[in-house]
Amino acid sequence: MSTTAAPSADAPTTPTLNVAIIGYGFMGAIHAQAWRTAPRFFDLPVTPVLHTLVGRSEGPLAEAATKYGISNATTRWQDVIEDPEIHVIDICTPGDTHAEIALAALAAGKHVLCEKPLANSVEESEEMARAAEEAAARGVRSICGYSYRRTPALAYARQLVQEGFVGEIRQIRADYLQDWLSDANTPMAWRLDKSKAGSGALGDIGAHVIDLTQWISGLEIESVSGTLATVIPTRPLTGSAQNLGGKGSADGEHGTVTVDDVALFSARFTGGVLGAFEATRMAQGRKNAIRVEINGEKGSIAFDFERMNELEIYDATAPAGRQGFTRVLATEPEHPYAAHWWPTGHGLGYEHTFTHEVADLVRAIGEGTDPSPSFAEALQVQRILAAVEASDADESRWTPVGPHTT
Ligand code: SOE
Repeated sequence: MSTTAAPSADAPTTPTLNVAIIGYGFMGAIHAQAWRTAPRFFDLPVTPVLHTLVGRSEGPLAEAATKYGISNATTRWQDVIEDPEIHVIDICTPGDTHAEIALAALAAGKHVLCEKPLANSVEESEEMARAAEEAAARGVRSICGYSYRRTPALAYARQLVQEGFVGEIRQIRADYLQDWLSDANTPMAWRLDKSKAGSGALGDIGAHVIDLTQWISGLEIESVSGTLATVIPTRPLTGSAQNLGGKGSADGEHGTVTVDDVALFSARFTGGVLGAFEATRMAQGRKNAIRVEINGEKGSIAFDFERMNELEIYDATAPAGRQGFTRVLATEPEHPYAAHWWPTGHGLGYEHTFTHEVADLVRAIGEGTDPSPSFAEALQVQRILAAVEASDADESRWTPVGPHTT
């Protein structure tokens, strides 16, 4: 695909890459910030430029476009697919729309960044992965938004595993804990509607720890045994919904929650390594606690996103009297991504993971390589989500995950 030349005197010195974001909620906002920030902190072969914002409701869309500094807006996503000036389609909408938009974008030769989980079903994900593979042969790149991979401490954890710090992996545990649905009067939202979100805590946040543990360990989940629960079956339809949470009116009309609030599952990784997983939006006091622990023959690595700049490492080969978890501040130039930002020890936040994601995608587009996680990798996560649901429906029986093919 060709890129357009920079139009004004203060424009970037590299060719520009025009980006359209579809969706202006929480994810649309953070992606807009990432696209704008990435070229300011990373040397990129092409310069992303926010071109158009797409959303369903005209008023809020115009407001969001102004707020995010995007000069064009449209309520028809098809407009940006048809627009020859757009090079990248960034999908920040609920899962029920991912497949249709991504397939149209790839067919039109647009690079695609698609929020997670890839889609709401294995079937849709398979179609998307197939289309992405075909498009890659034409130089069209795609990536799924498992953004936490780009947390410096987690990227460093993967590096340590690859370098053999923990030796042979013996056990894995991973939790993703939030509490924004703990109050029974938090109103209905699209994330509570199976037809829009696909599943609840399982796909919304459990998918992240599935992706992370496979990526860090280099092992694949082959079978699962899971249990899902909807703790609060109905929620107010009226009230003031906020991004995540809000207060509904207890006495007003209620709607049915059609997804899980809590997902627990065990997993068997390659070679029989066992993993314990927990995903919940009911864990009072846990705001965005992503905890990953890898226990190996020679040591352990532990992480909690609520302290995202830190990684705990335990070296079992150290002299007995000096063993203990060491807290590494993953803010140094030796750590992935960190050298692009602030001086030693100053630390990063949630939004930086998205900036890293965008920078990696833009570099891949400019250099003609395939970024990760690919749609094929995201399809594998989808198969695991489906296997957990199938296991839950079958008295938590151990259930195999489908083959990793497209
Ligand atoms: C809500 O649980 C949510 O916004 C997820 O959808 C995101 O993927 C996660 O990064 C933060 O929490």
